[in-house]
Amino acid sequence: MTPCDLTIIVPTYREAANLPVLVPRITAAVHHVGLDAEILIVDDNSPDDTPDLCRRLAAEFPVRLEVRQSERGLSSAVIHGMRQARGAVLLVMDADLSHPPEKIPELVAALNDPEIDFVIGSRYVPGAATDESWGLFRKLNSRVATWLARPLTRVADPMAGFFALRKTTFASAAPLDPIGYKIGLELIVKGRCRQVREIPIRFADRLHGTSKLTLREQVNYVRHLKRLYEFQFGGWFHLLLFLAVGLAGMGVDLASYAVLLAWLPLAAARGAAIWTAMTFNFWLNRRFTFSAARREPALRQYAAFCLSCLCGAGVNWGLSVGLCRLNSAFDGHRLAAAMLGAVGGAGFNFLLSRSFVFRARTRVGAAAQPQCGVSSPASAELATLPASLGQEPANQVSEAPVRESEPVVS
Ligand SMILES: Nc1nc2c(ncn2[C@@H]2O[C@H](COP(=O)(O)OP(=O)(O)O)[C@@H](O)[C@H]2O)c(=O)[nH]1
Ligand SMILES: [Mg+2]
Repeated sequence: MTPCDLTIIVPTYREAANLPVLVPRITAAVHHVGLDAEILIVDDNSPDDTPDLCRRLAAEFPVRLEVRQSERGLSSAVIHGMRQARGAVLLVMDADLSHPPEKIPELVAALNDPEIDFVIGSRYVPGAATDESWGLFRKLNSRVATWLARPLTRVADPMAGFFALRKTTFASAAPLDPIGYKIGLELIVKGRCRQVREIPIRFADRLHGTSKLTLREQVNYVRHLKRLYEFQFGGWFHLLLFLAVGLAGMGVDLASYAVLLAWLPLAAARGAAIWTAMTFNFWLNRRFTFSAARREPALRQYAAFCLSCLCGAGVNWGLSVGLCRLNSAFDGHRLAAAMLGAVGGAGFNFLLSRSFVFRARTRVGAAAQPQCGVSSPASAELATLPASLGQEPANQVSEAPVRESEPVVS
């Protein structure tokens, strides 16, 4: 394969009506600035005549077609395209003309600055606009999704599907395993892109056809975010989830206590409420906080969790009482001592849960990369693997030599 300046990756599923408009516009835009570019269409064997149409377009335009027979999904299609790309620069856009092809040169030119790692055709920077027909729900939906990604990146439009990066950034990113649609966000986080430039665009509604973004994809987005949080914050994120679960458990404890008091004597009601809250916490921690260990036997984990709660309670009690006995200042402030006890108990409980209760025994390929002192269970497991397995493999790229990044658009 001969290398070129730019590969424009267009994932498609049933886009036969849009491609005859899109391809000539892309070609005109890149030729206008003298870019040597290929348009790589990655189609998941669409039931309309997208593949045939692409073959016809390829006779006249710089179109290359990749048809995937057995896989479906936008993000994996983009990754597939990136692996096959011949260009030194990779640009991704929708086929539906919601992303203006005329902006391609501007996005690519931004990468001439070696400081810039990633460029976005953004809907949310000054000068940008979205289609007037966007209803309140769609606007709110997009904003909330952006807001949820805030701890990962300060970018104004991390949800964008119109973006560009160097192929070398893709190749050196941590292993990519996005769930759902947000491959741009995945690349920013796992490519460790610090300098992201946003170019304002006018985001139009799709020209023909309907969006494939379903409610299921929105749920997938939350699951994807959780993975990225784990990647970015490692054990701190688990600790945060664990504390949130503990807080919710406190609510369950008090609510069930209030109800049970009407039926049971005091001691039994208190015991049953604590047990209910503990079971609730176990379920949430197994389902969310330490979901990597979900395949381990639940009963064994449940017994170990109850035991670890007991140890946590012991530490809580020991600290609360011990501090008051050993230090007269605390004796005057018993609630403060109890608070320290509670924090110590929760911390101890967390450590036990992370290291023993919810230990996943086999999770090769987990891309945990803690940036803080608390390592995640996945990283702890990786540490026990042979060095060659524990290392992060780069993303495979095709054999095409990558052109060094001389300025491609002036
Ligand atoms: N190859 C492939 N492309 C897809 C798939 N789902 C969506 N696309 C393409 O990804 C782009 C974005 O999808 P779209 O339906 O426009 O989503 P929206 O822009 O979020 O409404 C379009 O070019 C779609 O044709 C898929 O499963 N496989
Ligand atoms: Mg679209």
